[in-house]
Amino acid sequence: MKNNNLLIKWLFAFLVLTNIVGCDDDDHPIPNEITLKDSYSIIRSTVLSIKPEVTGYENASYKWYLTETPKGAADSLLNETSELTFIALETGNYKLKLEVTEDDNMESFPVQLVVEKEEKDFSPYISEVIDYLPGVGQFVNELPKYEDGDTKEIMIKKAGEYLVGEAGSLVTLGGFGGYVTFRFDHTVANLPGVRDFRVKGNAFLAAANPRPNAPWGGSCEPGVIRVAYDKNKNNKPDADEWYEIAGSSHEEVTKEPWYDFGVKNGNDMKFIRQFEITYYRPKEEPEQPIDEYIRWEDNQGNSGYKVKNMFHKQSYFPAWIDGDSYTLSGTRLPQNGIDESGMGNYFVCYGFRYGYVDNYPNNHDNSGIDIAWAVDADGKQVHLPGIDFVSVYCGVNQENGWLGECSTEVSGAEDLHLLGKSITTIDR
Ligand SMILES: [Ca+2]
Ligand SMILES: [Ca+2]
Ligand SMILES: [Ca+2]
Ligand SMILES: [Ca+2]
Repeated sequence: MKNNNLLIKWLFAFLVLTNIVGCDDDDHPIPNEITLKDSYSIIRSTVLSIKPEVTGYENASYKWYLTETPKGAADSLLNETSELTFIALETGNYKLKLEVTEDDNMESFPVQLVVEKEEKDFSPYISEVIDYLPGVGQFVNELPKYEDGDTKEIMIKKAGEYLVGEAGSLVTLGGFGGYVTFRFDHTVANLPGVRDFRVKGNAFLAAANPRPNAPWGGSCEPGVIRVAYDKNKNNKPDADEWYEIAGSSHEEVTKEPWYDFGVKNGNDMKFIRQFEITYYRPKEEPEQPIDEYIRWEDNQGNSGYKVKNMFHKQSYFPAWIDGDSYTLSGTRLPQNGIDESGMGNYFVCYGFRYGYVDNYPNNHDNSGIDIAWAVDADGKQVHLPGIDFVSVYCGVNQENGWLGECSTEVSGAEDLHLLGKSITTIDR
């Protein structure tokens, strides 16, 4: 009897035990496990993607730290997801650490990394132009020069001859929406706290603006920048890889220092995303200046004409385009041109605070761009480890009397890091 009791007790204990184990199985059907390589080697200015294999860890949080750089010990939090994209400019040894925390348990995974210099030096400048189409404008068919029979492909190649390398010359983007798209031969790193690249134009300050205490202005013809990181590594900028750099008017139009007198001047000061403009081929090409030259319509119900001025007699409509019209699109910035003489002889195109091309001189810090300013289609900030492709389009639709249309010019671009230039970002 005593033995029987003992047997029942044991049986009971066994059942309880199996039951407990059973419960445990239901709560954690998969054991927690992380598989991660512990050492990597990369070329500088290329992106390393580390994607650990994670099983279990359903409620875990992740922290990636940089714990050592070639300069010495470090302690910077890089990322708070399981995956890490890492890029560095300085060659040498780095140490990283992934911390995985679930409930009260924290596990740490160290990673060693060697960053090496590229075999053939990377170019800090544009390496290839991959697309080009200007809006209507007074330098179209001239910069670059169109010759009979030139196709779009030939014009893209010509734009490349103007823009690739250190000593670029001016390519016109024409009026609103006209664009040029180019690449670097490496990934331009998005380093924290600093601007990363600049696109050069020919902006300059007005020498004799009669307005007292006038803000920055002169010849500012802002080009809006789009950037792409080749995330899927197919060597192409795919549609879902593009993001726009949110410059100052993307942030807040009314903060432009000339906003109030732009309104007073009757300028269209609206900031419009998904703006479209269609340019119509003129029925005939006039020899003489004409106000109603090339008709345009936008997707806001407005229309008007691009003007042919006395200084430029060639056609302002891209000669290599087939069809009777073409449509360009993008984010439209407020009109920044004001006739400060009041008599049509002194136009000042005011500067936007930051974040655009052909808006500040090429040697001015404010022509520098921080990749951290990139936003998605809803204007939400995105984090890119760096960028491989850049596209610039003219952001303003405005005629400025004898000066002609607002039209961005581009003369090159540079990776600030490869050139050893350090420009602090703007805190927004
Ligand atoms: Ca940056
Ligand atoms: Ca791609
Ligand atoms: Ca221009
Ligand atoms: Ca310009």
